[in-house]
Amino acid sequence: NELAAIMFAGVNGSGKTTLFDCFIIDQLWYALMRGALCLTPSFTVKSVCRMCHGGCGALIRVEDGKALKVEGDLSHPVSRGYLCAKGLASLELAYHPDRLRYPLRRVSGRGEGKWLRTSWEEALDGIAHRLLEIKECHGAEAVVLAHGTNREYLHMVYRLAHAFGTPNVTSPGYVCYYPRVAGSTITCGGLPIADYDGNPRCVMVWGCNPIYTSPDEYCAAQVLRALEKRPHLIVIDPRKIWLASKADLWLQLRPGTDAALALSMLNVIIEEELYDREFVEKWTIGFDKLADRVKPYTPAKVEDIAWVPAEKIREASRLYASTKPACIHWGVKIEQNLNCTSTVRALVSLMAITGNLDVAGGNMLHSPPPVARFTEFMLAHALSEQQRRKRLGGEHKLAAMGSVVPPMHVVKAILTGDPYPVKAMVAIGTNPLLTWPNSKLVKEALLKLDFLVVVDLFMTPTAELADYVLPAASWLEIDDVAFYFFRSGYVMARRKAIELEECWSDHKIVIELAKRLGLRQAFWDNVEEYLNYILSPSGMKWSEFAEAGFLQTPLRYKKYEKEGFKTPSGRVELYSSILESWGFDPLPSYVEPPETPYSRPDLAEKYPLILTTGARSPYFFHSEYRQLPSLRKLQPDPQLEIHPEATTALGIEDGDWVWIETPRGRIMQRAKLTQDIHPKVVSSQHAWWFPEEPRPEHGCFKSNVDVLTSSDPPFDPCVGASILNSLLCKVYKVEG
Ligand SMILES: Nc1nc2c(c(=O)[nH]1)N[C@H]1C(S)=C(S)[C@@H](COP(=O)(O)OP(=O)(O)OC[C@H]3O[C@@H](n4cnc5c(=O)[nH]c(N)nc54)[C@H](O)[C@@H]3O)O[C@H]1N2
Ligand SMILES: Nc1nc2c(c(=O)[nH]1)N[C@H]1C(S)=C(S)[C@@H](COP(=O)(O)OP(=O)(O)OC[C@H]3O[C@@H](n4cnc5c(=O)[nH]c(N)nc54)[C@H](O)[C@@H]3O)O[C@H]1N2
Ligand code: SF4
Ligand SMILES: [Mo]
Repeated sequence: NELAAIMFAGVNGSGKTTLFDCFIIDQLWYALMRGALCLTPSFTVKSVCRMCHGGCGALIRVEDGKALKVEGDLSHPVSRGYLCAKGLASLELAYHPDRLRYPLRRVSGRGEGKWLRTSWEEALDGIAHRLLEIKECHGAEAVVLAHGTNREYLHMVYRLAHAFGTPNVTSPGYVCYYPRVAGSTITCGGLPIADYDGNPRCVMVWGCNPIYTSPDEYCAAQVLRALEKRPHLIVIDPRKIWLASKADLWLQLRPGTDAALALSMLNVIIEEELYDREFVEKWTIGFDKLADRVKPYTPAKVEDIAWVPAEKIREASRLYASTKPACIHWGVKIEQNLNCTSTVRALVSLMAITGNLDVAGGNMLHSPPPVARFTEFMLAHALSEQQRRKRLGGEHKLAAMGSVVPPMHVVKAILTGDPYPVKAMVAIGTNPLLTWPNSKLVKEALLKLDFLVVVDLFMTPTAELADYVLPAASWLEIDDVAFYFFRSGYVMARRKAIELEECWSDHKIVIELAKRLGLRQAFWDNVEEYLNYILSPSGMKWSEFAEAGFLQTPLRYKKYEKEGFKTPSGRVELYSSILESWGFDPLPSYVEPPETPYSRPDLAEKYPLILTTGARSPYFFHSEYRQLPSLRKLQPDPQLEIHPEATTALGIEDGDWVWIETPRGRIMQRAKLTQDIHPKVVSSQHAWWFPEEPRPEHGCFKSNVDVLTSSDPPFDPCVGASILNSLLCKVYKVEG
């Protein structure tokens, strides 16, 4: 943990450390110092990394059409030279010998792994032909499109689906980012972003590890810069992450109890009258109802639920409410639970009643940059009402509002034909066998499809099941408007530096497929025309934007004073009129998850530990990069964090392979013994497969924690989130 402080010296200072010096020292040191390499002037392409959600300015040195080096861009306004270990491994990705380099058609049974190289012409014609055939026989809704975590082509996927006539686009959106966007949009009219550049005096990091993840709108470098000014820091995390070790207060909650804790903080702030009375009176509705709702969530009661001492709940509430300005940086873990929407709304309520919404150093509602709006771009209006009503999982109305389909509903429709059969899937940039809950069932479903297309950089375990596999370009090979749908208030130019054989950008793939599906009128002739369209509200052409590199709407605080909040009432809806109109609870609440020592004491006898999954490794991106040598060396094996107290009786030592078992199955990971986790909680990495292991499975069920997660209800009623952070498990040594 202490080594991260040394990184600052590297970033700010000498630049003398070389990659080779670093090889000899500690893993973390190595990773961080690689981020501190100095720049050497040369012919470079100025671009934006996307080895994670992206956003760090990157300079790519190119000679003779080949990229030689990727370095941090000191002139980038946000990252200012920072690149992490993944960013610096970009060329290992681009030039990896296993990259898919041309389209492939399957010529044996599904999953038997016999492929024939084919041309783009043949592949796209063949795919279009089959999709139209299935539409003709079973309706457009029998074709599902799938995309993965946020990349800047997913709006194209929606546009393609809607123009084709299917309402079914599935994605991780049901447990990732979208619930925060949607839950806060109905509450305060936008996504509130921690305003690090506005000098927060208190930062509350909630279920997020931004130093490892640079998620969504944020860059680790920006967080670290803000911390240099020594704001108060509160961390809410079951693990003592690095930020927790620096925090004034670390609340080590029981995973999955975030809603209860947030409601208890509201309770304290309201009872002790620490809220911003003027803001509440002028700019919120439903405060009294919220006050009534939070009454039972006293710190004493929530101590029993969340395992956080009552006094600490009070202290954190007081510190957050009485330090101005204060921001909340929330992460994905607040969403991966049946209390998802409640947690999001309770946290927005905290921001609102303390007067921290849309103020400098609080949580900002950024104005979008002048580019075509995502919501219109998706062409949701192109779907008939009749098609819209067929959207799978449509009962989760908050998900449906943004055209999000939880994948469990797709899996069920494929396997059971309920509510209608799904026959085909086009999966663009996602690896469902590793990232959707209940992986083995996912495989069964994909095998049952009549037709599966996968677009990826590698032959993943999911791609192995496809009829066609199409080779996508990496971020170094594309021109793109980076950060297109993030709510950071700016977009950036990602510029093409190299080309790799027959790899195409996803934008081009969608455009060319659309032409063959007879949907040319909804698309463009080529990617540059598309980019010009996206940029048209700015008055810039792609070439001008690429030169400028960055486009931002000027920051304006307290916009609500002139415009109100973008909700039906123009105020922050602590009591949600939209949820009420849909028949959902208009106020946040806490429901005990179905698989805990309290809800299932019987099960807890056999499975005594609480399992949370998917805390990110700094070296991988979900199922990606296990084949990149420099990163895999830093973390060769999947890891389960477990407290020594939990292991002594089991004879488990640090580094031992252990079985992790839930009622749904068991997987193997290496135990990492650590004091930094609660003795009754374990934290397992997600999305592990082994590219080096035999095809077609590549060991994708051996250590993949989604073998252990459930795809059964209950889900979050509004948005359909399943439970990834609060399950029961047992852990025991792998013998032999
Ligand atoms: N148990 C558990 N499960 C989880 C999570 C958890 O915390 N716990 N987290 C969930 C979350 S938040 C998310 S977002 C999902 C992520 O789920 P996915 O998005 O399915 O995860 P990735 O492994 O990133 O899969 C992306 C695939 O796209 C490929 N790819 C990379 N770049 C490109 C590109 O530019 N174009 C194309 N066509 N392909 C590309 C990669 O090679 C990879 O095979 O996982 C979810 N699953
Ligand atoms: N290196 C890397 N970066 C990534 C990704 C990656 O795979 N690797 N994935 C990207 C994606 S798609 C996403 S969504 C983001 C996610 O980025 P983050 O939001 O930072 O998410 P995680 O690392 O999954 O979890 C953050 C913290 O939540 C804690 N936690 C676990 N369970 C609970 C709980 O029940 N409550 C609370 N309060 N905390 C809990 C974990 O201990 C962990 O420290 O990262 C993005 N960036
Ligand atoms: S944090 Fe993300 S964008 Fe920045 S260098 Fe790392 S992988 Fe690239
Ligand atoms: Mo995510």
